[in-house]
Amino acid sequence: MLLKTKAPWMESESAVTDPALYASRRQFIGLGAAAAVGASLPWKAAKATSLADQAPKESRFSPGSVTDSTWSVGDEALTPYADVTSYNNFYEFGTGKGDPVVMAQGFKTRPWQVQVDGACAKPGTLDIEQVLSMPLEERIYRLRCVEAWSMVVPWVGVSLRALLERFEPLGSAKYVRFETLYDPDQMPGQRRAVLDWPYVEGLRLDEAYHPLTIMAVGLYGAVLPNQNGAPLRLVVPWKYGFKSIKSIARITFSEEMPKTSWALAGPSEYGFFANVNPGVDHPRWSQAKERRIGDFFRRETLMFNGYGEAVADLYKGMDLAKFY
Ligand SMILES: Nc1nc2c(c(=O)[nH]1)N[C@H]1C(S)=C(S)[C@@H](COP(=O)(O)O)O[C@H]1N2
Ligand SMILES: [Mo]
Repeated sequence: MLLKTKAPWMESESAVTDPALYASRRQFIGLGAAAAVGASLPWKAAKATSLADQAPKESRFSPGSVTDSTWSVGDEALTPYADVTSYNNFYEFGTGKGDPVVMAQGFKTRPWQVQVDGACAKPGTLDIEQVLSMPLEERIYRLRCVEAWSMVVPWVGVSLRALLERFEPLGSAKYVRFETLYDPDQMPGQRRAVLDWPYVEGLRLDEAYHPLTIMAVGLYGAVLPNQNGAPLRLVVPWKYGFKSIKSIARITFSEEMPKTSWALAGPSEYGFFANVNPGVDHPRWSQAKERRIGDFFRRETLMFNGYGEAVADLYKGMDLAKFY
């Protein structure tokens, strides 16, 4: 298997990405056994099913075009494709978890251009086709929503750093701001004042450049479904899910910390950093535990969502209760 670099937080031999196991699972599924297992134990079946088997055939990336994941989550099961794509937060398409899968079906994601501007030497536009022509990698990450539920998602994406560096950010750029498309005709949620539209998120540039941070264009080996933020959305696995902004239409390098949607909507509840932290509760609920979709019992929430060895250095000397 492809492990270019090794670090303590990476599983050296992950069964999830072992090609030999892929093959045997495929055979197993070919025999129709998976359906029977799936009916009784959906989350166990997900773990024993290879990534490519759950997404619709017609939306899958061509075989061999996506590098195997160099990140895994040990023996935690993947959340089934059906759940990842039907239990969503995407307020532009409604505030109910089941709204986006229905309301985003007709959303137009081609052609798609991202405007890139601000403190960079080469401002311009980024076409989704350019992103898709960059090296695609699978990344199996935990996704922890601030609402205390979580999933494990096999994303397909590109290095955010590689994407941003094309625009040559200036030395003075300390932050990067992301904006979702604003199009109330297509996004019925934007006709209501739920948030100050468009949805805005941001990262410090060193967070954006961290090797864990990706721009996702797919999941489960297939093109990103609309409800998950097509055609491109951010994935920052050590932060609460709301940082992972969907359907991005603009990227701006800046010297100042961007004002982000949730921090504006509830400054005492949602901070700019939004690092997953079981020790810092939301004012209205505990963050110590979470419900993994598909599980019955709650599990402990891990500091930095389990990515502490990789990212804790970014926050050295910072009071994480103050910079939440
Ligand atoms: N534009 C936009 N991006 C968004 C949201 C949103 O409402 N609008 N919700 C966020 C939240 S709260 C979460 S938990 C994740 C959910 O991603 P998923 O539906 O792919 O699981 O998307 C994030 N990105
Ligand atoms: Mo969330």
